[in-house]
Amino acid sequence: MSDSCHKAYITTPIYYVNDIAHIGHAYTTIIADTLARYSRMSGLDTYFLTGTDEHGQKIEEAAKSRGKTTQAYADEISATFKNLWDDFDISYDKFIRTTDEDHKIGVQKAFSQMHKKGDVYKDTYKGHYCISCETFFPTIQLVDDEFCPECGKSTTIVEEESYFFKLSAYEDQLLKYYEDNPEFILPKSKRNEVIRFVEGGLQDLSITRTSFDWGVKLPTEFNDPKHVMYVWLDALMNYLTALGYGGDEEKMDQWPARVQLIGKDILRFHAIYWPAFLMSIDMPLPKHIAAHGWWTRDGEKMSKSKGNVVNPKEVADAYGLDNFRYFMLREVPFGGDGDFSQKALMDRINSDLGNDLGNLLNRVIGMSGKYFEGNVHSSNVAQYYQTELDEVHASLDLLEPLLYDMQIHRYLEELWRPLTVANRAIDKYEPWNLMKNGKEEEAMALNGLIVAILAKVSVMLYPVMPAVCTKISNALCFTIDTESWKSLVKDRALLAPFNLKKIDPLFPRIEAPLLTQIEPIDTTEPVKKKEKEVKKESDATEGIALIGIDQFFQTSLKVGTVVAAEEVPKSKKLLLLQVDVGEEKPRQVVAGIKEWYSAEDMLGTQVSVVANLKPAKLMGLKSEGMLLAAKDEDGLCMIRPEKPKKSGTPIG
Ligand code: ME8
Repeated sequence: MSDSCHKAYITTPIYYVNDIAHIGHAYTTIIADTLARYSRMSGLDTYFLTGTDEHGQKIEEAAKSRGKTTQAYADEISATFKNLWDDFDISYDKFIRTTDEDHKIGVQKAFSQMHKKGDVYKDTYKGHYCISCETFFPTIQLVDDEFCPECGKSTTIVEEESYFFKLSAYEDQLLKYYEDNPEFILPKSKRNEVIRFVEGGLQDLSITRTSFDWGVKLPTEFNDPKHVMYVWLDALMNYLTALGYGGDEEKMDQWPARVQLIGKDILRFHAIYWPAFLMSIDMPLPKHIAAHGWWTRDGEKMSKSKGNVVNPKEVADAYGLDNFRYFMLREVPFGGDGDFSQKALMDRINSDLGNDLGNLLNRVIGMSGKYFEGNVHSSNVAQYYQTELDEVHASLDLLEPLLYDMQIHRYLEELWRPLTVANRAIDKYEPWNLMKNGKEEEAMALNGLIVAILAKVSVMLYPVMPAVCTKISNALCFTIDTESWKSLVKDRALLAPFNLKKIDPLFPRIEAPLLTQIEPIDTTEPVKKKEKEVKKESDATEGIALIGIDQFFQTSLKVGTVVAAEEVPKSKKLLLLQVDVGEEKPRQVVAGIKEWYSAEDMLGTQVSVVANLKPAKLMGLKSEGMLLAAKDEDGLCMIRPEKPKKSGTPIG
């Protein structure tokens, strides 16, 4: 097995080929790419895997509905993923497809191993199956005895002979593992969810199907040709077969994986089934399963039927690939959900990238050109600016642990501190005055400081923004690699003397959204299935209706700022408000709050707005939203953000 200190095997989920890549898939892949690039730069023996998940009933049906053979359909969609990752310069070492022959052999080997271990038995499966989620559900979990609790689609009743995996036998071992390895599931909040689920009791898992045949066959020794493997057993095994498990085993020394990156939707499979399978075949467990949150679009869940799926290629083409990467990683705390809007993306580009980073580079290029013909050296930096250097190095030291702890947004936040130090130093020491007052050496040292900070920041930013940072390092005449990472970041060295090159501005200001509409990617309609919204389940004790997170996200809640307020004539209860929710024009909201708030009270304050209510008329006035408030016997109070937030900030 691997000397895990020097190896870094990093994986993404393998994506289903029933759909074309959207920003959710791009997000996972970009995080994994960032980790892989950092690992490589820091000298670790890195292996980065991604690929496509191509078996199962869902894919078979998707192909059928488009009138294609399953293989041809899988080939086509798998290629769209691979092409996108190639366009995005994703640095994967292997792109696996579950239809690869060597993968199938590896899955069969695992099945035999589990059987030898006594973990596989044959019985009959009776119950409900959700084809969309490729998951079995006990009746008790269904909504209205029929609908999938996860996606709301109608389930199919399955009664067939099946092989089972003794998942229940692994309950204690799993719980002990979570206990002994608190960092196995990241972020830690997700770990508790998994523990609670396992403590609730695990049922054995049906791991073969007989009602269709688009899957890996059982090993020949079972002599049972009507069975194919359950798609999740097949899919999870990709992480091992990609290294040669069941074949030449060439890369098996990369196992156990350092980080297996997933979305929170597939946590249960990766944090419960996958470790149990690994225990059964006597393999060590990955170091981290890291689950990120969900992306929505302008506050709404993305779905093909709403036509609001964001095409990552279109966004990257318009705004720049590295800018898009930075935005995704910086905008949302890892594990939390994020909202995609062009406005948020533009703000990040103009502010963090343009103002803080791009302008600094322009300033130092301008300064050194004007005063020193571009020739910069850092000989006297420590003499004049040790305090600044110390501050910069203190921030840099915090970065690597943040990255490995999957706090990527904090990593970027912390990486911006040295830029603040640099910008502040220029304002404070005023190089133009230093030059005027004959303090040339000090001015040169200031140049050296700024350039050193830019060099260090570009090294650490490289995994997130590889193309941009390569441009910066070219301008500063050095190459980003393990050597420069070690000397500039770890050993706190400064750059050798060099001639600073002029480059075009890296982040031209974006004044207005660049895309009028972000087209959905795939317009071919999938099979129309009977769908039902996941309905309320009554909570017997409290009488509170429970809803799924998806339903919650159907409500778009936003921070609004009251920009005009007046009384509605002849009404005792109503105020007429104009509320800025980050759109072109303020929304008109008629609110029944006059008994508790005057128009003056409301003017200029922030409120929480339900932004996707159908407009209504109250006393002949159009109302385009509702304000959140709490009312009890003492009266009514508005629900407001604790601190001022930009108008339009999503709440959730
Ligand atoms: O689940 N926000 O494949 P899949 C964030 N084949 N991430 C999102 C997202 C969104 N809105 N939508 C998708 C499968 N993702 C299985 C995996 S692994 C052995 C088998 C990302 O095509 C996220 O990483 O449905 C999620 O886990 C993955 O895509 C699901 O991709």
